Amino acid sequence: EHTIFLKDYAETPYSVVSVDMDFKIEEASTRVRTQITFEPRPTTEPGTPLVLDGDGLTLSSIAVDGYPVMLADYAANETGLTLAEPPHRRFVLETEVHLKPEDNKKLMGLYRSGGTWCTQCEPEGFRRITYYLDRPDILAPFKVRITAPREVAPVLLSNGNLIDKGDAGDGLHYALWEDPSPKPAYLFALVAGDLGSITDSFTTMGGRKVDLAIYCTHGKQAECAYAMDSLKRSMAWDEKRFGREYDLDVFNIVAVSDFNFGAMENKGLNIFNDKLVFALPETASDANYANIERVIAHEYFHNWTGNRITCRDWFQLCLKEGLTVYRDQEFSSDERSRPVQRIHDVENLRITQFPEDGGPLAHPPRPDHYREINNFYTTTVYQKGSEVVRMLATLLGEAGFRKGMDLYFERHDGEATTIEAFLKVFEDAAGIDLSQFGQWYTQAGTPQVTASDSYDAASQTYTLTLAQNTLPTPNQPEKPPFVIPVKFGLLGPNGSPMGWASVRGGTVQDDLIVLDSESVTLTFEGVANKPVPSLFRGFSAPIKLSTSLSQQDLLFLARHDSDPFNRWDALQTVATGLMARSATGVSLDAGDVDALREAIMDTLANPDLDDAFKALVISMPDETVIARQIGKDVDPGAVAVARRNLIRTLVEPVSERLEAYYGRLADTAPYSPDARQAGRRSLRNGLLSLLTAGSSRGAALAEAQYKDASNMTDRYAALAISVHNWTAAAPALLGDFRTRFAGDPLVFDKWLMASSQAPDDGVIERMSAVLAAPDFPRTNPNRLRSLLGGFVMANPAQFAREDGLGFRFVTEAAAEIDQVNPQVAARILTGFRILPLLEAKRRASGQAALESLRSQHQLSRNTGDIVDRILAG
Ligand code: HT7
Ligand code: ZN
Repeated sequence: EHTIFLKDYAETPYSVVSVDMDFKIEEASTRVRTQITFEPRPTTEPGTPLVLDGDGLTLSSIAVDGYPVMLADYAANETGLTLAEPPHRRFVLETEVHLKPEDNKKLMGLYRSGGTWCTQCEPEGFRRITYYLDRPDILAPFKVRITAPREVAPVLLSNGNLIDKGDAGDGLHYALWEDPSPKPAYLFALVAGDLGSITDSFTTMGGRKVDLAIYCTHGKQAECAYAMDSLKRSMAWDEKRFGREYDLDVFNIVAVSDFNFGAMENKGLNIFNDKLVFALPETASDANYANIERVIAHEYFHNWTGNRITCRDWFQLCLKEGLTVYRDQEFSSDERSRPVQRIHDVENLRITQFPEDGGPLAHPPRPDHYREINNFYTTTVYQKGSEVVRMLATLLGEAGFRKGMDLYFERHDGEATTIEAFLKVFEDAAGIDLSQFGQWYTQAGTPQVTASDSYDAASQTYTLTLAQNTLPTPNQPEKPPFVIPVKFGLLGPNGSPMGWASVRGGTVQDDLIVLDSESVTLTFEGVANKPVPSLFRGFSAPIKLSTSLSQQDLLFLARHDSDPFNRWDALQTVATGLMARSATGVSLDAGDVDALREAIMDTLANPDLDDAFKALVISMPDETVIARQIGKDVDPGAVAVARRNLIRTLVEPVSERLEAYYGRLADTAPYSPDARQAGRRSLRNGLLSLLTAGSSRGAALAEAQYKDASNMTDRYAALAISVHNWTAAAPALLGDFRTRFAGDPLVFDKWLMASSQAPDDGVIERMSAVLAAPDFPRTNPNRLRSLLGGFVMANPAQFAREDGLGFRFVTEAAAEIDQVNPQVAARILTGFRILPLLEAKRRASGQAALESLRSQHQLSRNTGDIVDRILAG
């Protein structure tokens, strides 16, 4: 099948000067009339055909400069429209098509969600609305007229500013929107519907008043308040931290129920999955609140990093996504706790991106080929992309990084650009060469860094060797060394920082080592005692570290490191190591477990640490992290058992103390989603999780918490913990949760997610029954992702069952979903990327399930691409 290569990038022979669109929306169909002013480029030969993209469109009329085009002079098919010999001057092409948004279940282009007409155009949805040069390097100003029945669609929105509106007779009305700044078509948006709204305003640092509005289903307005608050804080933060001001008079957000992703940054008209807008304490958890804040900020930040400066082509996706994730992570760090945010972000990277980078779907943050671009909205492009920007900031320092960013905004505003141009601004601003650093964008794989050290007391010399190695990934057998920033410190015997007189053998600047060759050996002189090294502080590079540190050294770091990230990481490394050993049949030394327990208890008792941090320390490593540590021939069932057993052994002797602590943390103040209160709840729920897994009284505590909870955070945590440990009460709690919130689809998602996490052998049968129920909303991505995504990503023991039932359940469901919404099906199937990790029998049955999916169904390009790559890998 057709593969697109970065090396084939070429400009189009025609540019677009302006776009005028006229939508006539009616119940059963929408007419789209588009006038595009084209101009041949100076180098274009006369007679060069104009080839426009189109996807599933039917052309009803076509004219050039007002004259109909003869049948012989154009060709329209499933993939586009070709004008054989356009005029060799500026000309206007007018086309008309009729769309059926109600039949559009792929949710790309113009579709209907709960009665509202809305659009999703990134990356290639605009071609499902009209014939166009649907690629991000074609920038044009847009004028959009929308006419619709006033009763069904009193609200008519598009990008930019509203310049006219009025009555159009026959019960119709119209609105005219103008977006003055040239934009790529993927940022086009239209919304028409009967919606409620909340409004507010923000005055920019330059003194411009911006009208803000969030639109939603009537009755949901109160649930939008936190999103609005997050938006205003995001606008203020971008001014303060990056000097970036908003540029239009209005900023609108619309919440819709059917959406393939989290949200979309359309210019001046962001469209959101409603789960990332709506929040009330009774129905949304602290994690939901934090996510809303993060995604509202992310989409808003795109206005500069994505919209005003966009991508030249989709290979550069990471240019906007990696950078914008970096910006949203920084925002969350500033608004909440920096160390806690960092730990969350790294946990997420390790659970989602590391498996991608080490498996058959591995690709660099900037890929050089693709079959289906929708399959590249990945954790590698987003999260690893952010890590790469973070490394730049680490290497350049705060001021140097800001100088580079200022130059980026100054030099490239209004352009569609590339990763090379992004790197160049930092080269120019700092006067450095980033060509080797650039490999982070072009090479896949997670580098493995090995650290070894020795200390010579006689000469007071400490020697540290760091070596890097990256395993081959698909199509990339050789991996030249990366530039790896290593933030570090040395700890003396009493845990305090230790200095040195001089260093030989490599570049060390303050607390930063730059590892840019296969290995470096640094000799520190004037080191008074044998130190314990604290390496990759703050997780200064997205690598896997292996050290020769003993468990004792690691627990020393867990107690004394001044870097909170490494304190947390050291303890997690110990727990992961013990669980991995136990899962592979090694019996654990009681002394090792005792020492880990002691470190955990000391952390809990430490008055200098905040609750959110303690909660992270006591949360035990995820099963996928343990599986990765084992590396091959994994039996996920054994991993789950080893994890549970270690928790039990850790908890049993201290369960009374933990229970008393749990009791002391009960809430006293009315619910607020702020970080401090949320931290307290997460510590309390972390304790409940330990107690339920490891003590006889935990199940009853969880049941009581479920029943008494006054907010969703505590109720859902109690439910999830009960289900995860499959306590006697779990089935009844699941039943209660379902009926208690019947009618709230976003809470139904929570029920689906919790249900998918059950460890018992009945889970697949129960999920099949849920999916088969006639009233299951089978075209809604949120419902499907909660049930199936939750299962494949977070229930490895049942998904990768030895009898293959888990794999077949997912492939059969995916085959059906693929007929309706290929993007959702393909994303669910990425869960099969764990196959290479598994022991032979499970691996074979997973492969067989994919083979049979491929041979028995006509798969979409999205799904075919994922299945082929996993099977080839
Ligand atoms: N830039 C947005 C990506 C997106 C998307 C991609 C594919 C299909 C549907 C989609 N909806 C939104 C989201 C973002 O990263 O901000
Ligand atoms: Zn984004």
